[in-house]
Amino acid sequence: MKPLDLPGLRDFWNRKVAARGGSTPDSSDAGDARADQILLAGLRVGLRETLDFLMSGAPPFGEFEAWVLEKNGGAIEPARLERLNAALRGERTGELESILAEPVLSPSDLEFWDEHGYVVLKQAVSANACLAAVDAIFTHAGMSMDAPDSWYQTDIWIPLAHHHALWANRNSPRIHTAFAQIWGRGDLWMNVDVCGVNPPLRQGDRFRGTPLHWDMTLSPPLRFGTQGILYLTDTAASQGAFSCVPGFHRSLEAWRRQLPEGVDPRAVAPRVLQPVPIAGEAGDLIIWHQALPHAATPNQCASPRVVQYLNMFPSQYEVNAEWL
Ligand SMILES: O=C(O)CCC(=O)C(=O)O
Repeated sequence: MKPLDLPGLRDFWNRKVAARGGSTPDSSDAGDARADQILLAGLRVGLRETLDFLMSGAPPFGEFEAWVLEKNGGAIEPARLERLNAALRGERTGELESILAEPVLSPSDLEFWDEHGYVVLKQAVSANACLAAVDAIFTHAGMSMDAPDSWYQTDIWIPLAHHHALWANRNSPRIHTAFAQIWGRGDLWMNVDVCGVNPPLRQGDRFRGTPLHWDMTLSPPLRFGTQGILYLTDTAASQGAFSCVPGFHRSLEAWRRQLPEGVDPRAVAPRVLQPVPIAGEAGDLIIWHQALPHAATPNQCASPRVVQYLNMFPSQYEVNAEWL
């Protein structure tokens, strides 16, 4: 096998393998965190599957490289490698060619985004694309729409990331264009994330989602960043919808400052903040500012909510190293 011309891959492997087992702390800093996200997006692999591979058997570098290639069907196009190397060197890379000439978010959508910190892109993907993705997820998870007992697993995340139906959604020009409008630039990367099935809550059962939370560090200063969820089924507000605290990106820092010394904002948030469920139709994409606390909600309806998680970020952006 011809080695990949990708110095960032060895750097990633070195840091992760050195930190394996916790004997040496992961020496990654903010620059590394950003590089890792771009590297994995460019290599079209997910963080969880990559760490699982590296942590399970301490594979030598060559084996890791072979695994990455296998995930890419045996080869990575030279143009993608070149773009990836440029981004990892901190250079601004070219805009995605898939970005549409016409905007997909209207001026009022963008005003809504500024004020509320989230926006719904209607019909981000087609009804058929949703059906294909739901079929892929259900087949992978051994679920059937006609067999409610099959809908219940340990949690609401389904670890399926690689399927052509999911890739078709990640390649949607409408989705790329919406993220380009939100970021104000088109040199974007798409992450590889998993899917979710949030089934109706059964009597006596506990909700298997995560309480209201942030996925970013709360260490100041507040950094811009996005997250996204694609509804693959029509989702009523009471059907386990995504929920968030609208507008909190504008008040997070002031809210933190007024908390008594020593109080953990992550522990307090679910007790005092009021999230709002966001309904949508199959094919709608919700993009939110990472500073909005958010969570899935218990499904009070009769059919499951099915989603695909996805996000985009540019070649350069600010990250805080300290996790708070
Ligand atoms: O599934 C949802 O509605 C919430 C997703 C979530 O909590 C996350 O992406 O961090």
